Amino acid sequence: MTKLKVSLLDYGAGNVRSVRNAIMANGYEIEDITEPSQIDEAKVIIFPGVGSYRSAMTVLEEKGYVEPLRRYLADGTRPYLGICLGMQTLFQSSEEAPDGQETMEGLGVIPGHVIKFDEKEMTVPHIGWNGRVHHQDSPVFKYVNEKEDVYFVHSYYAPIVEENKDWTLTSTNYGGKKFISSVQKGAIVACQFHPEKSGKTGLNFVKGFLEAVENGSINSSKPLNVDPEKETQLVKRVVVALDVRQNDHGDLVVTKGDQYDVRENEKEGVTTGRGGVRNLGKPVSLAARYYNEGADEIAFLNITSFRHGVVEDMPMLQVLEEASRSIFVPLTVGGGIRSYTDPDSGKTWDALEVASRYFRAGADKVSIGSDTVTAAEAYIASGGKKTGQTSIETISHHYGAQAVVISVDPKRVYVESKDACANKNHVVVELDDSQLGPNGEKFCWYQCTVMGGREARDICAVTVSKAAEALGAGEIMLNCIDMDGQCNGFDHALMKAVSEAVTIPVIASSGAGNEQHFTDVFTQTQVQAALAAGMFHRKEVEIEAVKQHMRKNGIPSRTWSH
Ligand code: 1PR
Repeated sequence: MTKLKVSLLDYGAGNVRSVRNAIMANGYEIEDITEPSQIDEAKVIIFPGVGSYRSAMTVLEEKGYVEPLRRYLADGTRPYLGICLGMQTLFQSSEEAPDGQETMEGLGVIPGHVIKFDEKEMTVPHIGWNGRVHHQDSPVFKYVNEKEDVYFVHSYYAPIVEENKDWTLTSTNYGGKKFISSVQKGAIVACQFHPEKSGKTGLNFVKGFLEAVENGSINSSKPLNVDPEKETQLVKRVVVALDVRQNDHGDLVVTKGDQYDVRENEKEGVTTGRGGVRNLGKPVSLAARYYNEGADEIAFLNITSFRHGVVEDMPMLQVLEEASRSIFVPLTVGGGIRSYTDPDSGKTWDALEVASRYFRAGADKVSIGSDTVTAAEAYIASGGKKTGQTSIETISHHYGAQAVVISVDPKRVYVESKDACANKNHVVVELDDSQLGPNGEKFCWYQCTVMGGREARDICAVTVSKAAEALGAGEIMLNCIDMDGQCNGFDHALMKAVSEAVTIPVIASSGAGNEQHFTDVFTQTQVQAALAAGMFHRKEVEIEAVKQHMRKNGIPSRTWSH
């Protein structure tokens, strides 16, 4: 029997490649919806809305899809799976509206309004593994275990109200709020989480839905009611970073530096190291290993992007295309996300075009390093004016804040006293006795660098992070050059200073050497995720050992299906 053909509503906004891959991984074929008439004829539609509500609804309007979709959804008997914005657009309206408008109208299938999480009360966006979503009476959860977590990334949510209770299939808790994490009525199913990024759990959710469509059980579901008592919890994420570059033979390799120096020491006793580039493996196969071992997210960083033309030299495109075929957790790509003018042709690529190519290749988030520092400097110099033109602003406006990570690469500058930099506005922090400077200095500020630590700028990591948040960044990958590769633990003073100054999530990076370092950074600072590279590449510690250590110490970590 030939399997059902899935009609995919890909309106060209973001990372739909992974949804395609999740459908294909379950053995189904895909037909792209490219014109409105295909909606009327579809047997089953999957709508992976990606980006912002306002751009999703605008594109649906422009393409003439709104009325056909309303027709398709009208009597609830035609199978539909909406993901993230594919769920939010089913509601009556959203606060994620075009500038100057308070709300924007949606498809109006489900009663209720989509609203924003309050930054004053919680970290926004809600990023990470949460949920334990399950409903025993719905066939879509047939292959999902009650204890498994799924991946969320969103700043807006649909609250449960009296009028949409009969739609609500599961609810999830975040920051004191309970929101709708999935809905079902008849054959219409939708989820706020991303099954295509929820590992094997997510693949099994897609499988449950498509199987129920195929065997007709999707329509015969009993009335479903959410369990009002059920509480869920966002877990702390363990992220693996792969620093990627060409080695001296032109091969793309994963490498890893000590304080950003990635070359082998040539002779014993030489500490600066000027030998060959360290080669720790191939990017895609190493990433696949980490996916199978339980990494919650994977970041690929093109660490020599500053040397080349951005568009002519995008080796990461192929890496992402290949990786996203078999890796179903969030993928971040960094290095070279900026506007760029080709010196030969004079052609200019803006940062949004560069990012779009990465999103289409399979990235879920882009990470912006050097360009963030430049944007923050201009923002501060202008007294806090937004131009709407920076890479952070343009990408965030189009794809949503959750798709924009900033990568900060600071170095410690030791100073004698707390007010040593008062005239510069650098945030000075006090160090633990174990962290004092070379002359016993008790204080330091964190000086931002660009081009992978090669050039230092007169601005501190806290100031850059706050400016980037104001410009629309959704998350901060917070490195520390002094700690990188040292295996002495994360820089807690830096993590505290930044995570207490912003409301967006912070990923602690640089310095992890064992399980205890993860537990320490999660218990002693506000960070939401912690990243390591070297200790995993060298197989010194397993990801599962880190998570077990966290759990033993009361820190929630992801439960997943192997
Ligand atoms: O400036 O936007 O083109 O982005 C360049 C990106 O490349 C930035 O994210 C920057 O951090 C990264 N990068 C540039 N040069 C290096 C280098 O190492 N020479 N790597 C580099 C930064 C930081 C982490 C690292 C952690 C954990 N690597 O990814 O993996 O420090 O390491 P550890 O657990 O082994 O201590 P742009």
